[in-house]
Amino acid sequence: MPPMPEPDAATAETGAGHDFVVVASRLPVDRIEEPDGRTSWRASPGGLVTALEPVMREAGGAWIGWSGDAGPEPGPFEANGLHLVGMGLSAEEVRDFYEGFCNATLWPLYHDVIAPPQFHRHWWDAYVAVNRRFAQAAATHAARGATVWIHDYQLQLVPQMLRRQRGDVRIGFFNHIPFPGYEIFAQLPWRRQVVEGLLGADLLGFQRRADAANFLRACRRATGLTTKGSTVRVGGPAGPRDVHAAAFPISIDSAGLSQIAQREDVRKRAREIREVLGQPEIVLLGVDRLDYTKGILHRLKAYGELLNEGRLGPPQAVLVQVASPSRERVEAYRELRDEVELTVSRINGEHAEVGSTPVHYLHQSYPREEMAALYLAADVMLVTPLRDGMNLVAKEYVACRNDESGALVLSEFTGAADELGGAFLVNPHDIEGLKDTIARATTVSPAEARRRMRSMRRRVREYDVARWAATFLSTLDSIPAGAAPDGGTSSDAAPGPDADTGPDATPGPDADTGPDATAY
Ligand code: GDG
Repeated sequence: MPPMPEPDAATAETGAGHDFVVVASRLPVDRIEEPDGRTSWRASPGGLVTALEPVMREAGGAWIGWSGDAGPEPGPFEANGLHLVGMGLSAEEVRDFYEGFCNATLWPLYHDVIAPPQFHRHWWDAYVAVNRRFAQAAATHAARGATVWIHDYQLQLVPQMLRRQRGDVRIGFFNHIPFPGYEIFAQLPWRRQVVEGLLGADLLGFQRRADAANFLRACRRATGLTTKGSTVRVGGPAGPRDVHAAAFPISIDSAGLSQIAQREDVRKRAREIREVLGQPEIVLLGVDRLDYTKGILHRLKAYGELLNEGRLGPPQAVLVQVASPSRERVEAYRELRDEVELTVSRINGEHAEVGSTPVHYLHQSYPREEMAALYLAADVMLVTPLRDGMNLVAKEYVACRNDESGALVLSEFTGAADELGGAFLVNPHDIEGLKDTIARATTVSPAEARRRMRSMRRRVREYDVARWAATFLSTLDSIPAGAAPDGGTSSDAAPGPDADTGPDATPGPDADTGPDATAY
């Protein structure tokens, strides 16, 4: 990989540099190999790009991310009118950084060790090296005084690495997945480095207040820093500064999705789906990446037992389970796929009749319109993760239900559960409770369903992804860059005992109640 130019040199040379820079593990476009061998880029419209596109355009922003393939660095290019900077990962880095440290160490650790995390020193080394390259790219492409917004668990060291090079930029970081309790986080051999990496930011955003509280506790325990409310006081060459950690629950483009769900072609497709399913009274739906955090097996177990007990099943009720392919080179994901497919086959083998199948299992990805049609076709949406930062599927279902019908069964262990009070909340580990809740959701009266759906729709409409981004960025903007509040003491140089609790003492009030700040 060729070395990046020194940041200030690049900026001075080109007169360029962007006032707003997004740093995410992935670019908002996918590389397409054309039949003639040329490479082109196709938009991969996710929630994040929808939210940030207007800000990117207004500020002439740049988006730094990986293209998703092993190979050389694509470098800066333009696609769909956006300035993109493609990062390269070698095949070894894809293995050690992406599949290894990101998806087989951090992902299971941060999701309450549902699968055992693996700790390998050479994976950590790859994580440090890749984070350093992303930080260097951010330093190169950010204008003086720019706002840099870094995303997710793959890039937790970037805030500190960037701050060391560029004291002039304002740095925000958003964690899309949960931040675990300290007893779990403490397993990470590099816990102090990760906390210090994140503390390079001015503002750290989490999905739930509990995640922000867990992070603040990790600061006290892993680094001995003091926290006060939602701030951590850190030292540095420019003097002490406060880092803020708070909840900014992410959302979706509610209006855009609601409009898709109103289109006649989408509504027609929803009717067709119900028809090909045999016009059951009740269509249950699950939509997940095929990931062990999503509780797909728990859902299937509950549904299978409801069938065994004759409480649910075809022709009256059918389950459609979309399990989009994910991380197929990681061992735990291959095992999960085998287990899910075995379970589906068993249920269907035992309960199907010719022309009537209890579980329609789809291991595929679909266009957005087809997803909207599925949401429209479903009477009951099953969202049963064992742990999930937010879960956008729950919000998407709600956004599509323009007629206020439908019921959402939602795990307590999702960020969405903090917001969607109208859902039927469940503990997916409690299979009897899950069965009863699914049964209750299938028999809810239309009036109660409408009351529940209306309150959820209000929430999803008001707090959409644009508001999420605007709230985060205005909060970041309100923090004086590199400011050193008066009278503070730095504990970075000599980490003393935590003012609240002491590094290894009983958790203080913060740990139990969370920081005061939920940004909205
Ligand atoms: C992480 C956190 C947090 C799925 N299959 C297809 C498809 N999807 C779309 C869904 C939804 C998205 O993928 C999945 O988002 P989730 O939030 O449910 O889950 P993760 O992928 O684990 O996302 C999560 C999120 O980041 C954002 O911060 O909420 O907690 O784990 O939008 O609709 N979309 C299409 N075809 C598919 O087959 N078009």
